[in-house]
Amino acid sequence: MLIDRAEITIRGGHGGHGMPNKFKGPDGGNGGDGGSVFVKTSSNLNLLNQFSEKDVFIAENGSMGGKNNRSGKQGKDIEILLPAGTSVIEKDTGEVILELTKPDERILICRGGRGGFGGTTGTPGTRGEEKKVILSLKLIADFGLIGLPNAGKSSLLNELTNAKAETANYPFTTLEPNLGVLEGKCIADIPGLIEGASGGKGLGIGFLKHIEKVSMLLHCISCESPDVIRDYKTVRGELEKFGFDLTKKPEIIILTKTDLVSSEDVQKLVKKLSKIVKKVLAVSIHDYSSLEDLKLVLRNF
Ligand SMILES: Nc1nc2c(ncn2[C@@H]2O[C@H](COP(=O)(O)OP(=O)(O)O)[C@@H](O)[C@H]2O)c(=O)[nH]1
Ligand SMILES: [Mg+2]
Repeated sequence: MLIDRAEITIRGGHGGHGMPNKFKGPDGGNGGDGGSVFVKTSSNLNLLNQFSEKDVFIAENGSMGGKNNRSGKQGKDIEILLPAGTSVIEKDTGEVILELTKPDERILICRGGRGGFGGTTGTPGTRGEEKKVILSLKLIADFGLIGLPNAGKSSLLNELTNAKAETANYPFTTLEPNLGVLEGKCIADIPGLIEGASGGKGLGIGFLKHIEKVSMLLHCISCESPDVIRDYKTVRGELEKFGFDLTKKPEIIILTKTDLVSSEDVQKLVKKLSKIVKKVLAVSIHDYSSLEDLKLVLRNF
């Protein structure tokens, strides 16, 4: 299940104390700075799931200064991986402190404390910065994959994006929503819409926001189907029942698994389907160029 909200505590390491001078001895060294906490963005959308196991992140403290002017060791920095699309909100004030948009950014979030000065008395290091934050993943799917069970939706999502959705050649693999990102656009595999609706199982309300805003439906129909038009109508019927005006959204048909039938049959099926929906793309996950053609259509939408 995709977790889209988490609360965590983060703190930089404290600065090490400065070493006081020993009686008539050599000077005491400065304390080392505490390590800082950085967030690093990734295109993996499932990263908020990690916080159900661990929710406190503290960088290493700096060490105390040593004798003979030796400075204390600096504390190590730490990095927290977060999905791009996450807002980091200060818990107490509700203020948005970071909006993580692009993958592979590294941003300082809590600075480590400064090491204290060594010398006559030796000053203490300062405390590492601490924040309690809410992480909120705002993901609005741009494209929604729909179609009957087994049409090849999850396989396509995996081919087009970094997602690792479960696939199987029997219906009802999973009712959990799967999301992936293709060139900054989010694609949602919406299995539960049809598979769940017909089995009377509801989708979590948290997922609804991902589908209602979808700007185009990618309607998958398998070449193996004995009646592609009937499949199409079945799914449109379910969409209608589901509401959210989903039937009014732009739609293209993706004729899937073209490797399983002859190219003449593919042509016939494309022709048939073109009578009901303007744009029909024939695709196989085993045909690289067909996937590239599909990406081009999505890129230009
Ligand atoms: N030969 C072939 N098999 C495919 C293709 N796409 C999906 N499949 C297989 O069809 C089955 C159902 O695919 P899946 O993606 O789970 O369908 P979903 O239920 O719509 O999500 C799996 O066994 C896939 O490996 C394809 O392009 N060619
Ligand atoms: Mg599936």
